[in-house]
Amino acid sequence: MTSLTYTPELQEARANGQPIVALESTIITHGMPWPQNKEMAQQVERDIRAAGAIPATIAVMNGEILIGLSEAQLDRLAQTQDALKLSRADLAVALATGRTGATTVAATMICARLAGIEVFATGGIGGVHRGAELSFDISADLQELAQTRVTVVAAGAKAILDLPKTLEVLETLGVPVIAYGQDALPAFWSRDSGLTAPLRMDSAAQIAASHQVRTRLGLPGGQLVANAIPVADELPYAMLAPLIDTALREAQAQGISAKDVTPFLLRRIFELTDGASLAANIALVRNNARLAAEIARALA
Ligand code: PSU
Repeated sequence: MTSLTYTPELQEARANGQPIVALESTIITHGMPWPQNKEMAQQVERDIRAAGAIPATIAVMNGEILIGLSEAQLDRLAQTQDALKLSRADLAVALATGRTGATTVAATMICARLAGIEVFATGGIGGVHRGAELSFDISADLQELAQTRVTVVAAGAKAILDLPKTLEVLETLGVPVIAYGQDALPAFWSRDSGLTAPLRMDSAAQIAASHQVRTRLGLPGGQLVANAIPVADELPYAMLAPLIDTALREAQAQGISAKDVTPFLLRRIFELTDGASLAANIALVRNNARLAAEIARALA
């Protein structure tokens, strides 16, 4: 039977009922280059502590689900070139075979739920890929939001995706998509996707309250909180759009598919923006971590 391994800090936080925010690890292994990936992970943990909550970075190492990583574990994971990218489908296989892997939004939600953690911060969720009408490439993150009761704070879905179709699928699945403090659905590196979010809330307390109402109603799924990147850090969508098109064309020409698509696109956009997309990505994750900490405090 697989158990969860907590750091001493998280064991204590659980015993004392302190607010905890889950963090994923695919963003570390597949979303950002070394050494910025490790620096980002540590900075985001500091941001959560400064906001009055305890961070719980989640990963699978040597067949164990780790709830919270030591510095040595983070250091190792951030430099593991062949870490698996674990979603719902592969989590159990990785555990049963003693592998090391990073958890996506979907797998992190599963682990957070097992650990009793109700709030989770990430960068941007996966969604419906462009051309999905032919490729059928739809992230398992969407299904997970429909069935696992964790509130996920993200800067919307990644702008490399088909955002209108992503919203449609989330609606079909009954996932509340709540823009924080604005009407527009944010688009990861940019504040406005040009789409209006289905729902809007203006405070962490309201978001925590609707999480609790869902629990009382027995609704199984999570909430997606779409938190726009700060104004000072955003990249204008008009500047990004042609670069995203270039990266998408390259992915298609090279036959990149399934789990490799998102990491490929993020890496190419990093190169095509001379690193500006990475700086924006780090800023938006930090912003999401701060809001998630506020929500966790309101829930505690
Ligand atoms: N947010 C980021 N960078 C990332 C991710 C999120 O800023 O790399 C990861 C998450 O782990 C998410 C995954 O689950 O991207 C989506 O992958 P896919 O499109 O293959 O489902």
